[in-house]
Amino acid sequence: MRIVVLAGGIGGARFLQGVRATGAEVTAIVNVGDDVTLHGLRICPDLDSVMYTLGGGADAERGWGRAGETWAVKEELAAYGAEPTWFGLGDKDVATHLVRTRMLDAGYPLSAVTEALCSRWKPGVRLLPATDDRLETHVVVPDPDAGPDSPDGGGSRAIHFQEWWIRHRAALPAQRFVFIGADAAKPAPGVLDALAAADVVLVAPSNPVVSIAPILAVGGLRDALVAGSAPVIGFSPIIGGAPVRGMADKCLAAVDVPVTAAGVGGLYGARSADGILDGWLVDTSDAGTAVDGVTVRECPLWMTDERATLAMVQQGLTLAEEVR
Ligand code: GDP
Ligand code: FO1
Ligand code: CA
Repeated sequence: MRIVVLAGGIGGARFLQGVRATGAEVTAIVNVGDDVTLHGLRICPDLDSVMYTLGGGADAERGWGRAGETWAVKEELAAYGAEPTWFGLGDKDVATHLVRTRMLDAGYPLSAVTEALCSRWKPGVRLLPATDDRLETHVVVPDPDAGPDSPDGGGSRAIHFQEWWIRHRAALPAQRFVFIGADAAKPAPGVLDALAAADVVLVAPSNPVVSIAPILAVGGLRDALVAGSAPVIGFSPIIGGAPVRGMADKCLAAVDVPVTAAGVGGLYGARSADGILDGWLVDTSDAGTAVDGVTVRECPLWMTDERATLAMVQQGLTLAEEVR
């Protein structure tokens, strides 16, 4: 069986551990909107979270970066006053960014770089960036410095998603999210073929606004997804009206979507109504959730360990057969 998964970082990585455990042939299409260049290095948080987690090198608690990490480079950069000092650059992690940046500078596309890095980490699933082209998520926030005479009254400015999340802990009100470069970005090599050949497509319980939406924003990707013959089954990242972790609630508020399993299901929408979903899995605590045009099933959605995650993935595969 060929399964394609749309995934962000930490939640996507945990989910992919369960999908891998099915023994199916798995291709993960991973978000690149978080990617950022800092200290001259190209950093790909979601690809690295998935690669390190599935490769056994991740710090399980943090969910990002390496286990047994040290921070000498970060401390030395701070000693020089080299900004940004708010970004946690781990020593082991730096090696990944050095190899990636060197290969990108030599002209290799991100998909080839990812394949090279994965030849070390052997994640056990194929990792594809959603696109090899530039696509960055920026967050539009009120600009306290903009005077009253600024173009749109109160004034706003765009900051990189990583600055919004890491430096400001998502405390600055997000007026909207913009996926810079999305329109011109093309699906990375292998993405369209994987979607066309898939028996099932699973939307990981990733952040719908800053992990899944930037994947769907890549030119032609959403069309290929809905044109494919594979059922599309999503898993709610919201349980009992709250994200299991992270700032998805703040992201959903910014796009006026209720922080509920129904709200996210409605955001993705039914494939039969210009959306992408055939099926939607919600947690048992959200039983009774309805999404127009989408077959909803409830099951435990807490990825407490790989076995629990495998169980919820299998529920999704069962639902895929039901809606096929
Ligand atoms: P990020 O890119 O590192 O933020 O990670 P993702 O976007 O892939 O995943 C973050 C999302 O995963 C958050 O919105 C969480 O609510 C969700 N999440 C994390 N753990 C769980 C879990 O055990 N169950 C479910 N259903 N969602 C989870
Ligand atoms: N998250 C933090 O909260 N603080 C950090 O200092 C930080 C550094 C970092 C470095 C490399 C990397 O791949 C991820 C890093 N993250 C950090 C996590 C990252 O910002 C988030 O996991 C995702 O971008 C959220 O979608
Ligand atoms: Ca992410």
